[in-house]
Amino acid sequence: MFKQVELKYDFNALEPAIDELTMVTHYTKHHATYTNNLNSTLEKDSWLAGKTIEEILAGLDNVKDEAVHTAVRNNGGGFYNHNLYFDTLSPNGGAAPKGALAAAVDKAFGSYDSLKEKLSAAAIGRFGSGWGWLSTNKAGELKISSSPNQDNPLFESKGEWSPIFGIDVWEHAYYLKYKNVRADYVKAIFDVADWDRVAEYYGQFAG
Ligand code: MN3
Repeated sequence: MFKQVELKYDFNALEPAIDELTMVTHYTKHHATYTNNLNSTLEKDSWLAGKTIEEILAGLDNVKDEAVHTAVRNNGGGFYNHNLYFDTLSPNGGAAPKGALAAAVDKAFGSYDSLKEKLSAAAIGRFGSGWGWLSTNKAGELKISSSPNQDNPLFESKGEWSPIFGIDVWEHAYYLKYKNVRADYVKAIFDVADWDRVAEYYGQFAG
């Protein structure tokens, strides 16, 4: 059984970047539903048993039944993506990356400002619902991309690339506060981005 990541902050702690009602709805409704739906799908294919969510998303081609494949793609993606999202935001965030992650950012993008610009463009430019991503491979190289719906680089690259930070640009992530102005939400996300936590995800996959 998969469990939602535990929040290390209160629902109102990310204000003004993310309002309390959006946080409550996003975590206790949307993320909880993806998680419950994933868990109820696990028994439908024996290949899924005992695997980590990373193994499942990277190896999803092993699930041959189309309906089960789609259910795990959408709900497993939703479970994983939101765990990463909520776990890499913090009321104490907003500072620039440090250490090995900062060096990788400079190498890939030239500067943290350039990373913000490119990741923002990917997130804002994603048509419809989806995500903007910062990802690493095992060599520690970074790249920016975007995905539709609840897809992510782990699924898309079959495990070659792993997201380490994601911006949820489904309307449920911002519409209550920002209405149609996705760009203002994306700008505000960087005020609560926890690059120390992102660096831990970076070290786990690339290290
Ligand atoms: Mn969401």
